[in-house]
Amino acid sequence: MSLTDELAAERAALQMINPAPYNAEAPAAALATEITPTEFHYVRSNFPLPEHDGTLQIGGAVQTPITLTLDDLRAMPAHEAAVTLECAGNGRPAMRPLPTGEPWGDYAVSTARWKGVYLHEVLAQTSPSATGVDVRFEGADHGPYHLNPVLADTDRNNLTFVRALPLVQALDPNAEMLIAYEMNGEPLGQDHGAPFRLVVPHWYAVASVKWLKRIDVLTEPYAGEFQTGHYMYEWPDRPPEPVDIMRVRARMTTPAAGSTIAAGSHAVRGKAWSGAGPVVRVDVSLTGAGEWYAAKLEPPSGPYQWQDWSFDWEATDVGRHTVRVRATDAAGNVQPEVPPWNRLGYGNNAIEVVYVDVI
Ligand SMILES: Nc1nc2c(c(=O)[nH]1)N[C@H]1C(S)=C(S)[C@@H](COP(=O)(O)O)O[C@H]1N2
Ligand SMILES: [Mo]
Repeated sequence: MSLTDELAAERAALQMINPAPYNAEAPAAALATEITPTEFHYVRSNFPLPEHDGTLQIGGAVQTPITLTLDDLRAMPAHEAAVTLECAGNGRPAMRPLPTGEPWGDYAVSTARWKGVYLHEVLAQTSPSATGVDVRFEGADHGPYHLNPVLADTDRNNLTFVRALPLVQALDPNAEMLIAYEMNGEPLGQDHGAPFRLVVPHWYAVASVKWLKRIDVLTEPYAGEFQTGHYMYEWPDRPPEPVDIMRVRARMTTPAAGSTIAAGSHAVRGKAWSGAGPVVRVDVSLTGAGEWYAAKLEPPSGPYQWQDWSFDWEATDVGRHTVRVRATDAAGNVQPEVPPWNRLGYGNNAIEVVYVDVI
């Protein structure tokens, strides 16, 4: 297959949101699978697909700078994890007033099985300086960027995708951050960051830098467009905060939103996830402002992936019903009724309201 055929195949089943740079969300049915097949995994890219020369440079405030190839990474101990990635802008169109930014519906969330090496093991090879503060990750992708009017012309005309993580977290073996070279058992595809990318479990997916090109240990906190410009919660009434871990959220997959079902018993099902540890309870409501009933929540199949929940609904009353689902995570976070509005529309984890007509 030519590159174009391969890309066309990767993209055929997705709901395109923007052709250039290519951004697309998963089909609704994909939310019902435990592992999202690669061709159904949402895609979010800020720039055109880059050229990547196949090497990864690691330097900055380290004792031993190194350059690694895909073969070098494959020669290291491999680790695998199923990781739910959600775009921080997922669900943005439900915020009022409507923020600018990609108008994702609610399907910029997917779960893939990633294979690669531990970031902390790669960093250890370089002996980072004790004065290190942040680790800067640079993608190979770059291009014009006109979303921030205060950027200098040089940046507006050719900006590179760069993000950083605190060094202590990048070095923490328990964080299990990966430099991944396989997704669902195949080499990474073009849209998902080939030949290798960062996968940062529990964080909104902006942290998972694709087409990874350079890693640098910094002795100062990193500031840049994708760190301190965009991907900040700009609250109306309190200081801004960086977008970091995924907020607790549940979604309903069955019955489908807006569907018509016959009166009788129905299994209501869906997914729930959080970046602050597992989801510990899911409740369902069948009326506005009414009672909440505990749903059956499946234990997570792994520490970083969404969980299944279900609820047996005796749908005997004919008419329209408003079904809601609300998740609570291990840290005690509960979904809010109303989206937590912020200027750029990040982190909408408001309780979903689904209409179902019973006939
Ligand atoms: N180099 C690079 N990495 C990136 C991005 C990007 O534009 N460039 N987008 C980020 C954002 S905002 C998201 S939501 C995820 C999407 O990953 P996916 O396309 O594999 O779903 O990649 C992240 N990593
Ligand atoms: Mo994103």
